[in-house]
Formats: sequence, structure tokens, C-alpha cells
Amino acid sequence: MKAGSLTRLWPLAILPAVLLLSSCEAPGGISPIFPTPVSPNGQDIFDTYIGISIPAIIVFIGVELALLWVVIRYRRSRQPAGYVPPQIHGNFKLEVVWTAVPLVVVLAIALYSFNELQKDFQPISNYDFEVVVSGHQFGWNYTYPQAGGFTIHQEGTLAGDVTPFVVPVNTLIRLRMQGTDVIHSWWVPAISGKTDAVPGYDNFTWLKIDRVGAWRGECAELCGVGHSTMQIIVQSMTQSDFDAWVQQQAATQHAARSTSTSAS
Ligand SMILES: [Cu+2]
Repeated sequence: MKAGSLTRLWPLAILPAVLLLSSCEAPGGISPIFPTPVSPNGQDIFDTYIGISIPAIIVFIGVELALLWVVIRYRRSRQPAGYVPPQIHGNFKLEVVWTAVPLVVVLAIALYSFNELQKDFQPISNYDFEVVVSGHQFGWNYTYPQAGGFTIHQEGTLAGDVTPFVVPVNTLIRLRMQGTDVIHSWWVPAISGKTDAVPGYDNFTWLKIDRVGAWRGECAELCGVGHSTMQIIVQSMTQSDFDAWVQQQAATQHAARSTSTSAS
């Protein structure tokens, strides 16, 4: 291959970057780049992601640059006819080094991630209250312990926004994940890692959101034809706003219950 035809292929190299950036601008969905974390477990996952990705990108660029340098610098057209490069097969020192270095890198990544798993993917017991999150085809139900218990139905839809799962700020909430039909996975990238909602088995995760706002997520386990409709919105509000919201929900659901009992 002549140097001229190599140069013409350069635009291909930036194609992945262009695709990545253009998808960030798309409305709806989740950005491929992690959003700003708002819960300590989300922060730890974010740090792990950055802590592994940055060195990986540096290694990738280093390897590609070395490869390009060898390919261009030692191309056949610059060597005399019949040239044979130095043979390194069976070089003991070199083979030990290129086995040991990747092994150390992979072990470091494993230790780093297992440490994060131990820290943020264990059921907690010091929570302020627990919400039961139940996944079904296709939507999520959130059952609160407040005001005698009431349930928010976050029915899946692609048209517009789903009903938000509302929580108070700076409150440690344990989420008990359940599934009623198939396996779903609750995932809001700014808040926590993916947690499976499995029929007949309780899984746990938690959140403690440090600011008022709303964050998007979606079901991360292919669960049927309506999988893409299983969007999630988590909305956090101040404790007094949350208390008012609880009173309102409890009153609405109580009114709905008494209407249905008097009708039967
Ligand atoms: Cu699902």
C-alpha cells in the first residue's frame, strides 16, 4: 500500500468519535457518556468508569501510535530487495514482559471493580425507609411505606414522560427489587448501577440523592416487545415538598379505594 492511499483512509479514524458525539445530541434515551452522579453509589461507579477508561484510552492510543510508526517507518518500499527484519521468536525476556504486563493490568482492573462491588452492591441496613420496586411487562410499580402504604404506577410509554418515582433529598432509601413476570433491570445511570428485578427473589439497591432534580433511566434487561417503553424518571424534592406529595398521593389513592368499595 502506498503512503498516499493510507492518507486517504485517515477520515475513517474519526468516524467513531463523530457517531458518539452525534448520539449525545439525540432527544430522549441515555447518553453513552456517564451523566453527573447525584448519589454516592453513582459517584463510585462514575469514578470506577473513569479510573478504568482513561488508562485504557492511553494504552490504546500508545499501541496504535506504535503500530502506525512501525507500519510507516519500516514499510517494504523503504527496505532493500529481499530484506528480512530481525527475528525475535523465542526471546525469553520479551515474552515474559509481554505476558506479565497485561496480566498486571487485568488484575488491577479486577481488584478495582471487585472493591467497588463490595462497597456499593451489598444490601444495606441503615436506611431511612424502603421502597418496593416491582417490574412487570411493561412498567414499574413503587410501593411506599408512608401513610399506610401507597403505590405509584410508572407505566411504560414511548409517548412523552412516564410518571416519576418521587423521593426526598439527602435520604438513604433502600430499594427492594422484585419482578412479576420476567427479569427486568432497574437502571438510572446518575444514581446507581443496574439492579435486576427477578421473579420470586428480592434484590436490593439504594439511593441517596444530594440535590433536587429529575433523572432518567430505563429497563436494562431485554424483557419483551415493550422493553423500550420501560423508561424511568426519578424525581427528588425537599423533605417538606415530599411530605406534601405523600399526603396528596395517600388522599388520592384512599379516595379511589373507597369509591371502588362503595361501587361493589
Ligand atoms: Cu423490562
